[in-house]
Order: sequence, then structure tokens, then C-alpha cells
Amino acid sequence: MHDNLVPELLAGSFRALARVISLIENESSDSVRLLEQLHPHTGAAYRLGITGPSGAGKSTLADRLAKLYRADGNRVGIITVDPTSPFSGGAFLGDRLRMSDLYGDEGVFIRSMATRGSHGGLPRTTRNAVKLLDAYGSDVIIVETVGVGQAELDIMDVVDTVVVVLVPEGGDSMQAMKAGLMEIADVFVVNKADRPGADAMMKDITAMLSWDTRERQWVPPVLSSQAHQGIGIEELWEAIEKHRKVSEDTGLLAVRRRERRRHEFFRTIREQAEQEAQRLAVTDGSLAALLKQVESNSIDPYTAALIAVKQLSARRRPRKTQ
Ligand SMILES: Nc1nc2c(ncn2[C@@H]2O[C@H](COP(=O)(O)OP(=O)(O)O)[C@@H](O)[C@H]2O)c(=O)[nH]1
Ligand SMILES: [Mg+2]
Repeated sequence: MHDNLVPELLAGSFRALARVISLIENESSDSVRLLEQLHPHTGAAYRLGITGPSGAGKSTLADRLAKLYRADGNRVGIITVDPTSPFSGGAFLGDRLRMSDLYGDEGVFIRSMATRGSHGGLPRTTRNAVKLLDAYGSDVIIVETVGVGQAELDIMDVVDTVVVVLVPEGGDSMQAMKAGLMEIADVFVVNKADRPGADAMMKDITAMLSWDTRERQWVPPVLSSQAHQGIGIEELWEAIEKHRKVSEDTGLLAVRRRERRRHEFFRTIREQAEQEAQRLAVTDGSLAALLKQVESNSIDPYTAALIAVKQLSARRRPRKTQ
């Protein structure tokens, strides 16, 4: 039914890309097959994550950075995931990007993604969309996520460089540390530096970073910007490119990508095992009975889960032959 989509996407069809992303986003029955076909064509794109609180200026920064990359002739993909957005589905875009003159530029693909079914983490569909943009031939893929809960920690698993955006408003640096942002940032940027407190905040972050006395190949720089005015963007871009170069030269990037593939492997096992269990709970008498017992609280879910896992692996074991 979608036979031509993959070759069309690989040949650079914007329309095919949009179509495949929709199929993946809706978790169409074709998505796994599409991903399988596209996987061999991935790996060339550089992935940049921008995370931080809602309203910090992430989309504005993404827009400005995308323009710099475009000016260098790069093909750019932008994916925004905003669970705080009251809108759902793929139709809504951060207004910064919706209004951007990047729209209509065929070298830039912009997509806002729903967070449905992500349990607060980064939606699986986002990871897959990044893969599609990679296969499509994007040179740089920018992933914008809101730094609340699990999503900003997941971002590490998807991108090669993480930019954490903070704003001078009170308490932000402490919150960032609590939320684990200090751990994942490769570059810090204090945006809205036109507001009071930016310098103090930069000092705070720098001080917090100095508490970490581990030997490191990369110490995150702390920058400032006024994204809406385009101030500090070149410096941010330079810091990102420097991180990219250091990561490539020291092998950090290779380690990160290896780790990513490992997580992808285990995550897929988890997803597949759960799907299989869900399917069996409907079709298999003993598992259905077990589920009923769990539901009625006559067995605890942990004991039941261990029984189910044993059953699942037992039925997979090949029969002995003489
Ligand atoms: N004062 C000020 N406003 C900014 C700056 N950067 C972005 N904004 C504004 O902050 C608002 C939120 O920006 P947006 O990029 O949508 O934030 P996001 O939610 O992090 O993506 C918009 O109205 C921007 O114009 C800045 O450096 N200073
Ligand atoms: Mg945004």
C-alpha cells in the first residue's frame, strides 16, 4: 500500500517524508516495516537536543540555529515535543517556529509531535521521527523538548549534543540541578539575558559545574543569549560545533551512539515482550486466568508477572528432538 514511500523519501521527497512521519506517529501497522527499510540509511545526521523549561526560548533558539545551519547549506530537520502544549496531535507547532520564515524552505523540515502514550518520557514516535529525518538526508536534526520530568533525561538517548536552556528567573539553576539537567548538559545557555540576573545565574551554574571534580574530556561551557534579538547565537553555534568535534575526536560520540543502540535494543525487547504478553492475555487461557487473578487482587502483580515471564520463555524453548 505504501510501497513507493521509502524510495521517494530516500530520493528526497518532502511529501513522502511528511507522509511517513504521519504513519509512524499514528503507529500504523506499516511502521515497523518502514523503519526496517529506512534503518540502513541512517547514521549520517548530527543530532542536537535543546531542552529547558517551557517559555525559555527553545523554539526561538532552534529557529536561529537552524538558520545558521541553513546558511552553511545544511539540510535541517526540527522536531519539537511539548507536553505542556494544550494542543494534541501533529498539527500544533510552537508559535516561534510556526511563524518562522524557515517555513516554505524545502531544506528545512519542521514537525511538532504529540506526546500521547509517552508516560512523561520522550515519545517513541519522536525517536522514530529522528530516524526518518536522518534517512531523508538531514545534515542536522534539532530536537526540542520541554525540561520537565523524564523527557529531558531521555533526550540524551536521542541526540549527540544537549543544549540546556535556562532563564534568569528565580531559582532556575537550583531546579535545573534537581531535575538532573546538570548531568546531561553539554552546553548551557542562559537565554533572556536582557533580563536581570543572567550574570549571577551563569556564575551559579559555573560554580555548580566546578563541584564535579571527575576527570572529564568536556566541561560544559556556560553561555548567554537573547534569542529573540539574535544575540549570542553564533557563540552558541560555535560551542555546539566544538562539542561535536571534541566528541568525535575523543570517541565520546562513538560511546554515546553505542549506548544508544544498547538502550534501543533493550527498549525494543521490553516493548515486544509487553505486546506479546498483552496479546497472549487475550488469546491464551492460562495467561488470561492469571490476569483475572491480578485484577481481582487474588495474586500480587509481581508474583504474577514472574509466573508470566516463565510461561512466556517456556513456550519459546525449542522442543527437544531425539
Ligand atoms: N525577553 C526575551 N524574550 C525572549 C528571548 N528569547 C525568546 N523570547 C520570547 O520568549 C517567548 C517564548 O519563546 P519560545 O521560543 O516559544 O520558548 P520555548 O517554549 O522554550 O520554545 C517568546 O515570546 C519569545 O519571543 C530573549 O532572549 N529575551
Ligand atoms: Mg517551543
